[in-house]
Order: sequence, then structure tokens, then C-alpha cells
Amino acid sequence: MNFAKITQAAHYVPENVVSNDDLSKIMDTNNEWIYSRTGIKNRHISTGENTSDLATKVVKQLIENSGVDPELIDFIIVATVTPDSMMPSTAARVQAQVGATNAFAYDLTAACSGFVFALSTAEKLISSGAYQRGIVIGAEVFSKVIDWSDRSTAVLFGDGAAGVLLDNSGSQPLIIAEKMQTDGKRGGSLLSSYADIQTPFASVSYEGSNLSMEGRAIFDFAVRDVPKNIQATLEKSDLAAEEIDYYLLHQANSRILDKMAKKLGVTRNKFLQNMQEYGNTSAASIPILLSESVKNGIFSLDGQTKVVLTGFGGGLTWGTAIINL
Ligand code: 4VN
Repeated sequence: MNFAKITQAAHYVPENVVSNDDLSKIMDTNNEWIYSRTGIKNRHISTGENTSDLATKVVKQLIENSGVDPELIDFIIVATVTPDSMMPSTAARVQAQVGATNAFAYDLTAACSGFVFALSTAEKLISSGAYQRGIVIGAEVFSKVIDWSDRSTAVLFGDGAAGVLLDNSGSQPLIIAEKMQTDGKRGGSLLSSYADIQTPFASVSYEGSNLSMEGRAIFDFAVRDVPKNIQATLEKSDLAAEEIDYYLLHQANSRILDKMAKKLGVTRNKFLQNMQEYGNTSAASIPILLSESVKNGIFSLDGQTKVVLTGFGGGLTWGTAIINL
């Protein structure tokens, strides 16, 4: 058996910090409203770097810190809903920038669940024995697709990237249990980046290409469907909720994390949180939290920690992986 293992984690965010007070100067909002309802204080907003630039910085750190020869990387998966372009993929751009000449590379589109879906895929690629070493990144320049005239959504998001290096050196399974879900029927409540039809044969422009979100519907989805998914994954794993060391959930809103902890009967302290500094960075939020936690010494990558990773968002998509870190 080839057990996959996460051997490195890294993150990178644009330098430019935008506070709630900064936003209140360009739209009708204020720090009290944003902070009390979301837990967000700051977000990092790109002043020029695109998604592949952020992802490349993360991959370069992973390569440098591990000392691995870039030519020995077998695959690069970038989870993003804000690619530089559809073709080439963001992952292909990164592959070129880091000299991973033997890696196949592609993007995976699953919004805020993208990192968890991509990690699930990567674990199979390695544990099957087909590949030895790969990289999974969550990277977004969400500020590109924000509707800056909509104060109800513009305040929620930020830019950033993070990811992990995996290889087949594990002595135990990386994923103890997982459950990935999609409900396309509810996809209309979180939309962005339509591709309009403008051809000699037809012209159809969809209403609005920027982000639109039915906030209440998504909030209710997060509170109703996601804890059930975590519970079901815990049951598959034969672990009790309290046997998990840390819960790293998508950083959309701290009020949602409060409700989820309560529903699962888990002490809120086990739900790590950094949206106060980064806002909601979509596919990047879980790996940024993971990388920052390692950097801050909350846990290390020595195989001794049991962690729940749960993403939820556009698609709708949601999913949990319980992992040995
Ligand atoms: C998952 C979630 C959200 C999200 C949804 C609603 C929401 C975040 C609505 C009520 C509002 C405060 C903000 Cl749960 C977004 C995504 C997209 O990544 C994924 N905040 N809010 C209020 O009035 O309290």
C-alpha cells in the first residue's frame, strides 16, 4: 500500500491589506456591521498579481522548503474559481513558472470546496501507486469577480493562495474517511463568471458576470447541510467528534462556525479561525488556515494530529476529509 502524506504546507497572500474602515470609505458600510456579522476585520486584495502569481509563490516555497527537485513532481492541481484564463489553466501556468517539467497540471473547479475535493483526488492518485509526488493548491484572486457595487458581498471576500506537497512516504492512510457532495439544483444561489454566447449564430448575454450570492440561502445551507456531512464522515471514520484535534472549516463567516460547533457538540476552540485577517478566500481558505497553523506551531505534520477539513460553497458543493496530519 502506498500511503499518501502531506510533507509541506505553505501560503502566500498579497501585501495590500484592506480593513473594514478602508471599505467604509468607498461604500456604505462600517466595521461594526461587518465584524459583528462575519468576524472579518481585514482582507488582502491584489494590486496586480493574478491567481497564477499567488499560486506560483506558494509552489516555490513548497519546493524550496522540501528541497525536492521540481522535475520529480508528478502532478499539480490548482483549485480555483478565479483562474487567470480558462486556457491555459492556472496550474499549467504554475507548472511552467516552477520548472516542474514532468508534472501534469490542471485546474479543479469546486469553489470553496475546491481544496478538499482536490486533496481527495490527489490522495487517490498517490495511494493507487500511479504517482509518487504531487502538489495541491487553492488559489484565488476573488477581488476580480466581486461586484464592488454590492456591499452585501463585497465586504466578505479576499485574495490568497496556499497548498501542500504530498508524496507516498506515509506510514498510515492520509484520509481516514471522506464524503464529498454536490447539489447542482441549488447552484443558482451563488454565481460568477458566466461565459456568454457571442457568435455569428447567436448572441446571449447572461445577466451580470460578477459574483452574486443569495446570502440567506447560502447561510442556511451551511448551517443545515454541512454539519450533517461532517457527522456522516465522522461515523464512517469510527471517530467521535471529540477525538478530532482540530476542525479546519471554510472561512466564510465566524457566526457559521459558532453554529456548526454547537450542532456537533464540539468546543468552539477546536474550530480554528483566521477570517479576521483574510476574509473569505474561497478555495484558498482551508489551506491558508492549515499552513498558518503549522507555521504558528498549533500542530505539525508528524502524523500525530487528526484534523477535519470541510469546504462548502458554490455549486453547491460541500465535503469533508478527516485526515492524519
Ligand atoms: C459559504 C458561505 C458564505 C456566506 C453566506 C452568507 C453570509 C457568508 C449572509 C448574512 C449576513 C452576513 C454574511 Cl456560508 C459564502 C460562501 C462563499 O464562499 C460560502 N456570509 N452572510 C448577515 O446579514 O448577517
